[in-house]
Amino acid sequence: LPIGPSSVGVIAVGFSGGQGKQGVDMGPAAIIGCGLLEELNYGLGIRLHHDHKIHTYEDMVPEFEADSRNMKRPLAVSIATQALAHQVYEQARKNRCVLTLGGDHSIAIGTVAGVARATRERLGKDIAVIWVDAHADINTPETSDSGNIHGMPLAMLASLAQTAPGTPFGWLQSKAHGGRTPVVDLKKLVYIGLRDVEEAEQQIIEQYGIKAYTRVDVHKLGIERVLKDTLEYIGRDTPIHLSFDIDALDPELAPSTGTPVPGGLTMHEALLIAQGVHRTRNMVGMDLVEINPLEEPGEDGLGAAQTIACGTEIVRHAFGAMSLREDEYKM
Ligand code: 6HN
Ligand code: MN
Ligand code: MN
Ligand code: MN
Repeated sequence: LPIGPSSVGVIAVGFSGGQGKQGVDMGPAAIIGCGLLEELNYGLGIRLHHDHKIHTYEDMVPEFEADSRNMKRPLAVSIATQALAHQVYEQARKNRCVLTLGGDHSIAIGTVAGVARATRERLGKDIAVIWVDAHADINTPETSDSGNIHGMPLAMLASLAQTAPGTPFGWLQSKAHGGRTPVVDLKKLVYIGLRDVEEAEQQIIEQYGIKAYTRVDVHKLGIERVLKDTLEYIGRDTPIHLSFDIDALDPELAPSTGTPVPGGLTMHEALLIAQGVHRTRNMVGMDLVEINPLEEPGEDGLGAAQTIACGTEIVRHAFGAMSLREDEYKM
């Protein structure tokens, strides 16, 4: 470190198998169509490496699949995230920060696994994860009410869920994937924006002492303090993966998402998080997930356009866009 985001690998993932609603697979096409990559490339002068494809993994995953162990479509999600982990790893090992556009949040199983492996090999360090979300996404198959795997990625990554070799997500432990589990150390995870946490998830958070800033904490402490404490907790010279679920934002701002929860972050708060992570110069990966252009409360396309605009701004700021005076960054 430092790892400058001057060279960025971009992976577009049109995958929706971690939840039940159609449309989140259209997220990457929508945000790219609105000019995100031009913003990064021409606007910020970042060198982008990507293949101009929206990856759906359709040819790899079964079209229909019975529920198993209280998970919906475990095989599809496991196969897709394993393939994605390899794509991310291939980008990250070339010293690139990897930006993944989802897709539902189950894809973070692949992105975080790929980034963690490459960072370990490249720098000999474990990554920290900043998970900006209304939800904790740490249900195990046993604790989940919905069975939707987008509510479980952190349980998979932290090995709270059984992932025996040969079963779905067993690849996380395989030698071919670097073979180090858990992929995520829960002591190196920080949540920001939580406001819809299930009881069993809350128990996990307490049991493992996971650092978590809820909606109330952000409101009471202020985002500057939350950010400062987060970065201090993570420590300097620690590679950071920022997993940003668009539903962390208030649904008034970003309504086009599958599981909106009132009382979310403002753009000011979201942009300060993105800028703060950028300014560490330690960001090795970022996900932007859960934008669903078909979830349109107003049915006029405006909600989707607004949601995409918010997502674009957040990514731009995570990659160095400046919208404040230099002295306003000092915290
Ligand atoms: N997300 N906790 C709920 C569940 O189904 O497990 C919601 C999960 C939402 C997941 O927004 O990424
Ligand atoms: Mn999420
Ligand atoms: Mn969420
Ligand atoms: Mn507030």
